[in-house]
Amino acid sequence: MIGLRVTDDDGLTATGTATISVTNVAPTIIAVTNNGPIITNESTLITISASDPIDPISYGFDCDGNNSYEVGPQASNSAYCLITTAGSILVNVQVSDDDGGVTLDSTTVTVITPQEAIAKLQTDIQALINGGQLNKGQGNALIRNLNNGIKNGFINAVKGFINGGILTTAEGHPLVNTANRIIAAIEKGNG
Ligand SMILES: [Ca+2]
Ligand SMILES: [Ca+2]
Ligand SMILES: [Ca+2]
Repeated sequence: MIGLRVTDDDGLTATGTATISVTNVAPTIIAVTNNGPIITNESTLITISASDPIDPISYGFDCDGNNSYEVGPQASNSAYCLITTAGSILVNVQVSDDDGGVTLDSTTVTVITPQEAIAKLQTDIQALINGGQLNKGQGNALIRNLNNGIKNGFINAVKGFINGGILTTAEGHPLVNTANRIIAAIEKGNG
């Protein structure tokens, strides 16, 4: 209930009361992003950008797309989701205000298997051969290491090429980083 007093331009006034109801405006989701592609058994960082005209908002995350929200409601607009299956994985998000307003959205995470990640690395090595950074013998040796012993042979061979000045750090480090991610993903999957 609010009090009113109106005055006209001749100075006459009247008072009264009126009831006004204010309808809550639900939060607006501007964007939902993920840091994929990832490999199975890695976690992806989901980030929500959202706003509400006046209310504080909280964030929830349904990491496996089954409409049950594992993470939140929480004040932070980002969360890590561990994803154990490959494919295009739907992550649902919800943003809530403190007056019952809820807005839903989602993001799709690209998740590849360790085997697919190895195949991509093989393509990357082939590109280094095609680009002339590695000769065919060097490249094929790396690919053999990739398939036979990614953990020791492959990473050591790449490091050897970097130390020997055959590959630059910028060329070699992504291969090592991807290999380490693949190894960690395989070990998590086996554990
Ligand atoms: Ca609101
Ligand atoms: Ca409120
Ligand atoms: Ca869920």
